[in-house]
Amino acid sequence: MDQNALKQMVGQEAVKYVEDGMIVGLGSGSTVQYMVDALGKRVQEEQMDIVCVATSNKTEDQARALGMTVKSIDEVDQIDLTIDGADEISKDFNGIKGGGAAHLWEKIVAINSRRNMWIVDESKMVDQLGAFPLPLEVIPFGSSHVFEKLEQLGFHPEFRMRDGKHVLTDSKNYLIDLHLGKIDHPETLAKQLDSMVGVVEHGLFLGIVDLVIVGTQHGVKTVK
Ligand code: ABF
Repeated sequence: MDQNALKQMVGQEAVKYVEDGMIVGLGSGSTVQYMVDALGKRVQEEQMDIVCVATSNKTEDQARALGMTVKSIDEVDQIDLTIDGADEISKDFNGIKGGGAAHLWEKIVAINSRRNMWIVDESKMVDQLGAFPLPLEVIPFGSSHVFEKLEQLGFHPEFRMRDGKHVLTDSKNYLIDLHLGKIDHPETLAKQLDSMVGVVEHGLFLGIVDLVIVGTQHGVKTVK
């Protein structure tokens, strides 16, 4: 099966964990896109009563187009289950997220969720984080100076650009990707990035996920 087939398989499996009456966090990315489609179908067929909280405008548009009820995170007390994707998941179930430019809203939704589930195809499972460039969401004001500091730290930063323009997040911020190769001490790096003025959020998701479902050539595997 190709990667899209694995993503679809794991997206459809994830929907089985959604119960009637739940407030469900919807992540972002192509794997989640398959999950939202499957959830929309299930809600329709079973007339389920759920409320969704989206982690990006794109996911919100998709959920609404499927007739699902979407509320902002500030309209709900707590989310029962958030289902999201990831760019890398290490053996100790830490993750890198943000390849889809949505990690700030994803992290805000995740920390306000009772349970977090990641759904990935097997290519995302790695021994050590870092081969995937680590996304940072940065405020445009002063971002060139943040960039210089990241360079001086040897973090190999790169602004995320498209057609010569800055890629903007849903919060209208810039993205800088750190080409680190490997991350030996994620906790230390996370603390260092948290302390940098102008860095809004990094894509290290440490100690957050409760359940990980992987689409493999031998079927769906629940690895955590
Ligand atoms: C999202 O899922 C992002 O954090 C991450 O970049 C993306 C993974 O993308 P895909 O499912 O398209 O491989 O949560």
